[in-house]
Amino acid sequence: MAETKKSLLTEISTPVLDSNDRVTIVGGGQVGMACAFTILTQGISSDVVLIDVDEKKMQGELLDLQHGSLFLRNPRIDAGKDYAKSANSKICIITAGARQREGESRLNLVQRNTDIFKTIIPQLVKYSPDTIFLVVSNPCDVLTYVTWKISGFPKNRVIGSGTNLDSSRFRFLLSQKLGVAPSSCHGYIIGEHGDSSVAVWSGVNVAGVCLRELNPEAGTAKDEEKWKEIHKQVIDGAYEVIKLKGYTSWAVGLSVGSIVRSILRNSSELHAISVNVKGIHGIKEEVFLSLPAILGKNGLTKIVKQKLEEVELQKLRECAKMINEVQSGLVI
Ligand code: 6V0
Repeated sequence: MAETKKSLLTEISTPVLDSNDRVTIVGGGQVGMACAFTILTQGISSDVVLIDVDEKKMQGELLDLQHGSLFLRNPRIDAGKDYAKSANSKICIITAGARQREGESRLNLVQRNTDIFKTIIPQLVKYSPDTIFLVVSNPCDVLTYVTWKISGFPKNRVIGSGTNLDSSRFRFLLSQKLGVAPSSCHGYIIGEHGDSSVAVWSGVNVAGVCLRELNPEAGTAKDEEKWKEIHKQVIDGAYEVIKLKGYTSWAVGLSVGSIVRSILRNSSELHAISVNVKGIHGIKEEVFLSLPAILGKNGLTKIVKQKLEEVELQKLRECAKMINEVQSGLVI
């Protein structure tokens, strides 16, 4: 110890360096930084590592965040391009890769981002063999499958943020139409995080009162109140934000933060997240799609068997076929 430090402090035991809740975020772009900001400002983890190929930008982001440590409950933050920094992460969030351009669908990004994942996943596995992968990059469902394949991890330790964000957009829009807060409007968007997502209208409710009991046509083309429009707005939501500000960031960062909190706190909370759905709801393909699922310290623990209507089941199965087709053309 340097002299002044020695005069100030008497060491009783060696400080433990591992905080036991390290979260690594690969990809320090708009989404990665929004995830980091949520996790740090909400005190979800006290140990955040940012990895990106752009080392200079990471150094800038690191300093900027560290200068706010006083207001962040004194976390440990590190950043750079060396994966050794990520060692012993409890969760690895992947937000690296190309984002949608204006008007571009998520599925268009697939081979470009798969190639990036082939360089990232083995490095993370090497340094954190027991970690849980949380995939955010798009197309989220296909890249969650790609991560599962490359890592060789069990199903419980590979999930995608999936329709957690879409469900949040859905509940916000329901809240606007009903004048009831989003957290009190219950409803799920399942299936693909993208253009073919499925709104589970049969389950939408406020305090257990189902919308369908009051309006049997809600969510269908016949409905005069046009509730179905809300689902269209959910699908168009990302395109709209991208058109207006160039990218989406805050809502996805908050949504990812909520997933990370459920895992680290072992809280058994439900999230619509991308999980391996083979064998569920009659899906035969080995694909990842979003369903309401329970999260804990070891990742995915349970999937809720929703009572879906025939039309919802059909849409989900079509979604699985479509994703499987995209996957079959991939070089992993
Ligand atoms: P961005 O701002 O361009 O950031 C991407 C970052 O990835 C950049 O900083 C790159 O330097 C970095 N990067 C590229 N290649 C590598 C590599 N090999 N290793 C490490 N880092 C690398 O994009 P943005 O942050 O806006 O979006 C990131 C991804 O998130 C895109 O695929 C988006 O489509 C996706 N989103 C997913 C959402 C979801 O709900 N699942 C929501 C919004 C965006």
